[in-house]
Amino acid sequence: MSVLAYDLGAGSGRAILGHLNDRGIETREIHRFKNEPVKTGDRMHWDILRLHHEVLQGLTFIKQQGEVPESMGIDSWGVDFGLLGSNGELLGNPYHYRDTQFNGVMDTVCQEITAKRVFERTGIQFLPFNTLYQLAALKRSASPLLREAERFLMIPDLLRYFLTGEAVNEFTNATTTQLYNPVLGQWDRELLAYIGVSEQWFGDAVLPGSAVGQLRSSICHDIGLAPIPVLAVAEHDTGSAVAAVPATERSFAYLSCGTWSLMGTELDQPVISAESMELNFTNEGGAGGTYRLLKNIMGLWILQECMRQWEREGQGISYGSLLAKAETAPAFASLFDPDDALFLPSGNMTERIRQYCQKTGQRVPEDQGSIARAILESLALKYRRVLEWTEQLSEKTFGGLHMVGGGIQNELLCQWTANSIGKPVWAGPAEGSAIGNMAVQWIASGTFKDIWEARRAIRDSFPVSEYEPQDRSAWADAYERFLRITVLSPGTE
Ligand code: LFR
Repeated sequence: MSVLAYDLGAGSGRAILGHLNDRGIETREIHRFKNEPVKTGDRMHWDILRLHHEVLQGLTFIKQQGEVPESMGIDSWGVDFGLLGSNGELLGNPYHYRDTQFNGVMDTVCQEITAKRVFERTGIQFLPFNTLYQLAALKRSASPLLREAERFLMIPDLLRYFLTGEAVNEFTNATTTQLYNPVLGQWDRELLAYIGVSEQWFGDAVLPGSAVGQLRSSICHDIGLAPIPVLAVAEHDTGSAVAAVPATERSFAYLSCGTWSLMGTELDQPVISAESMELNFTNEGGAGGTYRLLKNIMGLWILQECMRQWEREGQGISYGSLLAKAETAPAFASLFDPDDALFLPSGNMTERIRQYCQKTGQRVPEDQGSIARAILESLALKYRRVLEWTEQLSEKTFGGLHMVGGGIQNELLCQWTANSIGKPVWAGPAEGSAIGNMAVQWIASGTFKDIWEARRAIRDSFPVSEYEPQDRSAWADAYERFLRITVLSPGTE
């Protein structure tokens, strides 16, 4: 009963083999690799052929270890895509959603078609890098890509296409584009027509768990593998992560914590209302007919960027040492809104944090510990705000917060999150996306009845650490200040 899950994040990817037996789910990492964007001139790309190579590398290790998975699936970050030409080959190298060519396009599109109309048709939050605005930007710059394109595939669709030769769009990732209409259950014709791309590029979106091909015979031949069925899983990594939340209650709050922090709750229907639009919440499609009412929070990206900058400047520091310094730095000295547009692009992050603090009349953090502390406290405070909004929109009250994803290895962040929200945090599993990817494969094979049976098995198989809130009054005071400061800052929300 083993299945193979590829989970690709913005910084790294992994192939994990999952095995189900009487003791529960056991996982083994088969391959881990970097995912490093490449800049050429002003453009920022994903190194898609390297990623395909790493996927094949994982299959080679599977073969070497004598494993025979029953199926495999790939999930990755959302919104980005590749276009195929008439000969079925990839046109160009997919752009990275942080590429600056997409700047400003969202505002123009939203003025022209109106933000209200876009939201009513998609239920998706306004993020400047959504596929809708990426395609509109390419149209505006008369990109030759659009003249030649015949097929549109999201990143996991594309990697799956390289493996199987079948071009198929998957539902959860399709919803991240802001071009998919969840009410009609199809790509939104009006939005496609507005940006001027052909409906023919898009195939019907298949649901997670659908069989969508098997490994090409040439790959099986080269590696020496028997054909492995390839499934569409919840191919948006956040969809897979939430499928793996080991919740016991139907109504629960989660925080998927990695490069991004995604916070919200799971529902049966999208909430497309004036209020959800005003708070800029999204309704992304999930596994098992669910929707995620959630909000993107800038997440550990800010810390990762600072670490990359220190590395470049010859002041590299390990994660562990940085967190130790953060813990002893002065508390609540410099707070900022992590979702200020200032923090979205890559490069020179420490300077931008200082700029924000200076502008808002706060202590300007200089040393590494103070900067890391400012980031983690600001994130924890923002989590409280977004959790309150989630409760307001869903008309529910949550007894605590489930945290999943690699970010939970940062115990300081888990503890401060519990302190900030004043409720317990249940952290685990760390490999949420890969495990949710497997869960969908096991549901497809009938091994699990549904997502709830899968969640029960996940709960019984992986440790969950509990963090009880501490220092309530200091955090409550800091929250009041945080709200005042973040209102002061332009560009917020
Ligand atoms: C998380 C994630 C988010 C999406 C962002 C960009 O990895 O998939 O859900 O908003 O990346 O694609």
